[in-house]
Amino acid sequence: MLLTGFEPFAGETVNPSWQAVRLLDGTLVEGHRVAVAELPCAFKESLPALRRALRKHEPRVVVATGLAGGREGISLERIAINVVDARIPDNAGAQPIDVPVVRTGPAAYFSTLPVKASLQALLAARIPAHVSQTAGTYVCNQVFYGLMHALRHRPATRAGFVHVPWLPDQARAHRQPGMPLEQTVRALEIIVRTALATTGDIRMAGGREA
Ligand code: PCA
Repeated sequence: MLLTGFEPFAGETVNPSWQAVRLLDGTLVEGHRVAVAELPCAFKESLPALRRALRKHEPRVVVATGLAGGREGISLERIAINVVDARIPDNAGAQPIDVPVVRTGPAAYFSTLPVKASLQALLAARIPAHVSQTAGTYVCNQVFYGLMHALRHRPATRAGFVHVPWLPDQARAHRQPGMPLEQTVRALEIIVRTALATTGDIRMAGGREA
């Protein structure tokens, strides 16, 4: 199974998504070895890097992750949309506005991870979490959409995206919610375990609107 995180961006020195993902490298979850990849926070390079990791590992489950500074708890993303609208330049200085991720692609893809079963498992472990209806319109949504598009003919491969909050130091500096690294790591492990151990999904209220 493959977990991806992002390099730092927007002037930060660390990205909690990669900090958490790298700690799970090589671990066994439900009998599956976890492989990891760090993706560049750049529109031009992120999807080629993701496709290289997909080719290398041929995973049965893919969970891509990124930072959503300001959000409280783990965001289980439900929908990837076919639009890029960058609020700030990426790490290569590019700032695409109102362009599709894939010119001929559909408007959106749904996550094929069991988002509600993951929500239930996270809440049972007392980890703050919710289902999110938007992964934004920046590099994370681009990677989420590109991931689902790359796997569109491989329905047996479950894939999706999870946003994680700031680390505690960053949270303090931004006066926004944060999450200790160990809790983020545990959350990702629970999500991976749930994806590998369940078929389909369960039904429960997702918790909030966005
Ligand atoms: N978060 C950004 C891009 C990289 C990351 O970790 C986003 O939410 O789009």
